[in-house]
Amino acid sequence: MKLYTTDGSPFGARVKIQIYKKNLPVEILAPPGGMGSAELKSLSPSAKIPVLALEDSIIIESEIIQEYLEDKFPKLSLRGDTAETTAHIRMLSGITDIYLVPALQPFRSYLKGENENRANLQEGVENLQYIFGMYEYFMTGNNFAVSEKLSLADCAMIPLFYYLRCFSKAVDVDLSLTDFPRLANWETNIKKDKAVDRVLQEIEATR
Ligand SMILES: N[C@@H](CCC(=O)N[C@@H](CS)C(=O)NCC(=O)O)C(=O)O
Repeated sequence: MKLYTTDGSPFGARVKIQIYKKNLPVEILAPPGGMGSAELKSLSPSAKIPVLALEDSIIIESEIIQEYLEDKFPKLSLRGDTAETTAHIRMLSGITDIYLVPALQPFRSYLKGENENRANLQEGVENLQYIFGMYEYFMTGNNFAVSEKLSLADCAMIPLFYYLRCFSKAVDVDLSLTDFPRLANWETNIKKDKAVDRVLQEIEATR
């Protein structure tokens, strides 16, 4: 089984945290031919990473790859112990994919010089406050997003929070979490997990 990704990809990063945590037999490789290449396009119609290559098929979309890996390798589960806890974990992953990922776009565009209007950034900050409120409401763990062990929610969230911090520093906007104590506590404590720390260091090395 091969995972094609780059160290800088937050979507690849969430899968790598799972692979390292569970010590899975998955070889991690750079995308064939590199990003945007004909080889990557012929491997996957989305031409995006991560791609999980099985014997005779591929799986795309980081969340689906992660769910597949949980089904395939249930030991040291990153799901909940009950259906309700698993639903909580999926809500937090879902908030990340559905709300947080698009909410980072104005910051990315601003940094790329595609949009120089700081008013859009202010709107972006307000949108992030709204999203932080959702996390705060649904988080139930202390050191982890949900309960007391690493879950798929932590894997999905932390690489995006890493980039959120980079963007807030680069564009000089205040994204402090004073009004969101659970989220703030999580952001500090989750980095103590060895698999999380390893992946964050790998992202950091690309910058
Ligand atoms: N929803 C996808 C997002 C994947 C994605 O956007 N990957 C980026 C790298 S971080 C990519 O491959 N971008 C190349 C492109 O859009 O051409 C997932 O969760 O796997």
